[in-house]
Amino acid sequence: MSIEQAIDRLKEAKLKGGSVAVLTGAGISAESGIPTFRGAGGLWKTCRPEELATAEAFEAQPEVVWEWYEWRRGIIRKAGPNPGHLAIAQMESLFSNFFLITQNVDNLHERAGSRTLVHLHGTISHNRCYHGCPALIEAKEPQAMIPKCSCGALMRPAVVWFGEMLPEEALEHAAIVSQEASVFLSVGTSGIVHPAASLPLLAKSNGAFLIEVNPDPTPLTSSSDLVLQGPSGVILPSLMAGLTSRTP
Ligand code: BJW
Repeated sequence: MSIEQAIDRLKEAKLKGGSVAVLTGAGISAESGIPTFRGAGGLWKTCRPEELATAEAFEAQPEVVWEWYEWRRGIIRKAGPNPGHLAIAQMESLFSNFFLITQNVDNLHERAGSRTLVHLHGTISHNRCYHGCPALIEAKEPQAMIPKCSCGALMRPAVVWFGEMLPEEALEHAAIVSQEASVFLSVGTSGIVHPAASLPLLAKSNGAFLIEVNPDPTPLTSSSDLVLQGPSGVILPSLMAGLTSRTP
């Protein structure tokens, strides 16, 4: 089991016109200095994401939830894409059928140059009305107080919380490209939050070669055809280097 095997599979997909799908999670942004949700360094004031990323938490303690998002926005504003994001953006240009599915809300993939991507969990860069008014308002500056919509309701981050539906079109698209993929890479995700966590298995059950990139084992590890254990900021650039090298 080695990186060469992953390179061979990707080269084969390219030669045969097969498609490649990549699912990313918080781990890919860890090397940009953005804390993950779970695991070492992933907690905020000892709160778990399941306790903060919910409408119930926002209703009970809007200031606490807002403070968490403002803390994260502060980190994200200062962060930039890392070699893992850049490698995925470069990979896109090598394949005629390449799709990126991200659970991340930090927009670092776009900033790295990725174009063909769907966001499953929204974006932290915008707010929307808690009562459902349609406008999305960019959160450019830090805001200590929770802003209000013109309807009087509180604004909330434009992200998907537990118990909320994922954007329908994005999820449908993600399911289709997962089913069609010849190679599926699951990168930097703990694989415990559904429905995103079901996509690698959907791909595998439809014939994809499933590769996991993660320094630590996850529930997906035992189902993966190949596990590339390590940080995505190291592994993905090596994959790209192998893909673009002249040797067959
Ligand atoms: C590195 C690294 C390096 C570190 N390089 N890697 C089926 C079964 C059970 C439950 C459910 C189910 N279907 C639905 C549910 C309920 C629920 C759910 O999944 N619960 C689980 C906790 C059990 N899902 C939902 O509620 C979803 N909605 C839904 O299903 O709607 C339909 C419905 C509605 C009502 C009733 C019933 C059905 C919505 C999920 C929304 C998730 N939202 C969040 C917050 C987004 C906004 C925000 O950013 O604040 O999304 S939670 C959080 O977790 C965030 C992430 O996108 C998501 C996944 O986390 P991720 O990305 O995997 O990060 P980590 O931290 O967990 O892992 C990091 C990984 O990186 C680790 O593995 C590290 O090892 C690794 N790593 N350094 C590479 N350098």
